[in-house]
Amino acid sequence: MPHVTTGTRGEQHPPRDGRRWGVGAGLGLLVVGAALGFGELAAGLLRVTSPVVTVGDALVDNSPQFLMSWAIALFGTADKAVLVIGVLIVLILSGAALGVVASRRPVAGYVGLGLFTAVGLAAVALRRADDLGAATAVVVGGVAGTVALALLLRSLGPAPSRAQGSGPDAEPKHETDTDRAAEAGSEKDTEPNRGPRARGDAPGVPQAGPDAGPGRRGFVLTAAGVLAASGTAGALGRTLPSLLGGAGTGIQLALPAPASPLPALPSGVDLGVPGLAPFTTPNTDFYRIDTALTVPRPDPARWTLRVHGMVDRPFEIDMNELLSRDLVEADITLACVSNQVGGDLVGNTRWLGFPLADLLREAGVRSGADQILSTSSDGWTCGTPTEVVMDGRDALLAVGMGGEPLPHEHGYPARMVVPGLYGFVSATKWVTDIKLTRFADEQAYWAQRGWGVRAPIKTMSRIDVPSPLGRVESGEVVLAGVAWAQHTGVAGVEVRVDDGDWWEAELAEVPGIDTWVQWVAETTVGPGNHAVEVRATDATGFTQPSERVDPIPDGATGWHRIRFTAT
Ligand SMILES: Nc1nc2c(c(=O)[nH]1)N[C@H]1C(S)=C(S)[C@@H](COP(=O)(O)O)O[C@H]1N2
Ligand SMILES: [Mo]
Repeated sequence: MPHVTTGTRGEQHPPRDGRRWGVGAGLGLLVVGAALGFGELAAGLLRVTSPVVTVGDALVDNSPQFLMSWAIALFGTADKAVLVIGVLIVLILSGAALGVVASRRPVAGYVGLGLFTAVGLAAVALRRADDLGAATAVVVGGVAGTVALALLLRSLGPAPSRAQGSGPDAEPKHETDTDRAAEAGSEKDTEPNRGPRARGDAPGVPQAGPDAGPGRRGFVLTAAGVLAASGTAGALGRTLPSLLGGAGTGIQLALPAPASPLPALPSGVDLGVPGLAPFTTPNTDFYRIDTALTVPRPDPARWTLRVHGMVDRPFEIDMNELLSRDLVEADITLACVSNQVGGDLVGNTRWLGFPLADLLREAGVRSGADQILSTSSDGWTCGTPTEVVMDGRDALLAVGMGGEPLPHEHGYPARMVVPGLYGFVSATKWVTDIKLTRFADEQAYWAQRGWGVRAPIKTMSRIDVPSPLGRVESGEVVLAGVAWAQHTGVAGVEVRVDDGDWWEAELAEVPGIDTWVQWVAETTVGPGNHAVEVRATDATGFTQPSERVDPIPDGATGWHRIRFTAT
C-alpha cells in the first residue's frame, strides 16, 4: 500500500515502495556494520573477545548436546566456520529488518538496537572470560549502531517527507565489515543533538515538511561516511592487537633446553611405508579440537597459572618462572574422545614441559581432592583425576611440542598433557587456572554435557594402508597402520583379510608405553574387492572388542575395517 504522497515528482508508487524497502534494508545493514566495526575496534583496543565471537561462543556453550553432536557430525571440524557464518547471516537479516522498520518508525529501530545489545551482553554474561572488557566492546558497538542509525535517519529526513521523493534511490552497498564481528546495540538512545542542522530524527518526533532532510545526496554521503568509518574501525580492530605488539602477536617464547633431555627416537619407530602416518606428527598436521571460535592468544608476558583450591599452599607461577624450572621431555600420543574408529583425531609428538605432579606437590594437595579442575584463558574447563596425574606418569604442564613452542592452536603458551587420558579430561590448552576440588562438587565443561568423567584412552588400532576404498595391484600387498594403548603399551596387532584367519602384524619400535606404534603386514590377494580388519592387544593382554560403540560418553570401540580393490 503506497503512501500518500504530497509531493509531486510524478513517480510511481510501487517502485518507490520497493525502493524504500531497499533503502531501509541498506540503512539497517549500515547500522549493523557500524555496530560490528566499532565493537571490533573496542575489542581490539581492549584485547578482548570480539562481540560476534562472544555470541558464537555462548551459542556453542549453551547448545543442547544433540545439536552439538549433530553439527559436529554434519560439518566435522568446519563446524566453527559454519557457526560464524550462521551468526553473520542472522545479523544481516535482522539488520535489514531493523532498517526497514526504523526507516518508518525510528523508535522501533532504537529498541531493536537495544535488543541486539542485550543479546550481546547476555552472551558475555554466559561466558566466564574477560567479562568487563567484552561487555564494553558490546556496548561500544551498540552506541556506534545508535549513532549511525540517528545519522542515517536524519539524512533521510523525517518519515512523511521521505515519501516525497526526497529518499535516495541508491541502495547502500554491502557492508564489508559485516563479516567481522559484533552483536550490537545500545540500551538507550544516547544520541545527542547534532548541530544546527539536526532535526526531527529523535524517536517519535517525526516532522513534516517538504525539505525536511538533506535528501538523497545527503543520505548517500552519510551512508558512505558510515560505511567508511565502520570499515576502518573494523579493520583497525582486527589488526590492532598485532600492531600494538606484545600480546598475541606471535610466538616469542624462547624455550630453554630440557634439563633432562630424552634420547633421540629409535630409528625403527618409522617403518617408512608410503601412506602410513609418520611416528611423529608434524605440528602443522596435528589435529585440533576445542570449543574456541577464535584461537585464544594469551600474552606469555602476562600469563600466569594459578594453583589453588584444596591445597595447603596456593600459588601463582608466571612464564619466566616456569621456563626457569627444570623442564623435561616426554613422547605422548594425544587422542580425542570423539575420534571414530579409523579416525584421525589422534597425533603423537615429543612434548616439553614441567611435571604437573611436582607442581601439585609444591601446592600440597589435600586429601579428598580427587579432581584437578583446570580452566583455559577462554573459560573452558576440564576435570582430571588427581590420582592419575600423581601416579608417576609423565603428566606435563607443557610449553613445547615437536621441538617448538606450542603453536597458538595447540595451547600457547602453556597447556596440560596427560598420557593415557583423552584430551577432554586432561589436555587443557591455554591453561591459566588449576583448582584442586572434588568430582562430587564441580563438573567440567564436557561432564556437564553428558560426557564421561574418568576417560582413559581405549586401546585402538587403525589401517592407513591401503587407503579406504583404495586400489592396489593384485599379488603382494602391504597393509600398515598405527595402534595405541597409552600408558599400557601395545603388545600385538593382528590383521585379517576377507574375514579369514587373524595373523600377527609386525610392530615398529617405540620409545615407551605412552605413544602409538606403527604396524605392517604383508599378504597376497587376487584381483577383486577385499576387506581388511585390524585389532590390537595391549600389554595387559586385553584385546580391543569388535563391538561398535559410539564416542559418547567415553570413547569409541570396534575394529577398523576398510575395503580396497586389487587390479
Ligand atoms: N582450552 C581448551 N583446551 C582443550 C579443549 C578445548 O575445547 N578448550 N579441547 C580438548 C580436547 S577435547 C582435545 S581432544 C584436545 C586436543 O588438543 P589439540 O587440539 O592440541 O590436538 O584439547 C583439549 N584441550
Ligand atoms: Mo577431544
